[in-house]
Formats: sequence, structure tokens, C-alpha cells
Amino acid sequence: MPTTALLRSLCVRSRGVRFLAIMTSQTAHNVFVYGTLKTGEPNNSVMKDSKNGKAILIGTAVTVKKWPLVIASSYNIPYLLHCEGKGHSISGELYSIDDKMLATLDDFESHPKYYVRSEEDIELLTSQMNDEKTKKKLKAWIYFLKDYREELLQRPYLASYSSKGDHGLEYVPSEETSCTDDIY
Ligand code: PCA
Repeated sequence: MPTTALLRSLCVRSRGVRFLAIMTSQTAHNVFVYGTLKTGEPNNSVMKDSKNGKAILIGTAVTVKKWPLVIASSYNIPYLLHCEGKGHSISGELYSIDDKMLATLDDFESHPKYYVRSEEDIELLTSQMNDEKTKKKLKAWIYFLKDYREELLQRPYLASYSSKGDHGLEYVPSEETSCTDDIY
């Protein structure tokens, strides 16, 4: 969903007019991240690297619907399974990103071959924008696993992911996307 107005007000406040000119020249997209892309998690550097495009953290958010969030594969990858109503409302972060970052994330998550990006309702909990007019309920892109083995639904469901959480299944970074081979 385009959020150019949202970006505009944020950019003026946080980065100045020059940055605003760059950002508003293209479409902005909302993306909700729940796994390794979150702040403090192993792949957050992808969001932060300006070579990948631009990403502005809007705030913390939760999914409106319940979804099963599990950890699986020998690389301990977090997966949000596209099975509406099972599991929990999921905690994550909302970012406003540009076209280039969206293309980067699609490539990183191997959308649509592996994760599939789907637009869903999310609720913003805390906003960096400190703006009364910021909408609390929004649509945002989320990367789901849609084509998964039924056994994945037998795993414990998380409400909030952290690689170093109590589950003891710390994420194993991989060099290449071959990390996904063993879950189908
Ligand atoms: N990265 C994406 C999907 C799962 C993952 O580890 C995310 O953080 O939302």
C-alpha cells in the first residue's frame, strides 16, 4: 500500500528536505517483519544497508489475525505459516520501504518461490513518528510460507520471535538460499 504521505511527514522531521526529495520520488510500501529482519535479529542489517534501498522503521506492530509462527529446518528459520486463525497475533515491526528495498527483500526471501508476500492487516502499537494522525490499523506486506508440510503445524507456536529465545533454536546464517531445501 502506498504511504507517501506517511513518509513525507516522517522524512521532514527525521532526515531533512534533501532526503524527502529522494524518498517521495517513488512509491512507499508497508512491510511487517516478524523474524530475522527485526531490530536486533540476525538479518536486520539487510534493512539497514542503504545499498539495498531505503527502510524507515515506523514502529512496533502486531498482526490483527492469528497465524502460526514456528521455527523449522536445520537452520532454525522462523516461518509464518499461511493458516489463518491458528496460533497467535504476531509481534513485529512495521517499516516503510522504497521499491528498491522491496525488490531486495523479495530476492532475500525468495518470493514467490519460497516465502510468499501477502498483504495483511496489522495494528501499529508504538510509532517512532509521534504523530497523532498516524493510522493504527494498516495493511502491510508479510512474508509467509504457503506451501509447507503439515508437520510444521505440529511445532510450538510463538507470538514473538527472537533468535536467542527460550526455544534454544538459534538461527543459523547460511551463505546461500539452499538453507530452505529441507523443509518441503
Ligand atoms: N525474515 C522475514 C520473514 C522470516 C524471516 O526470518 C521477517 O523477518 O519477517
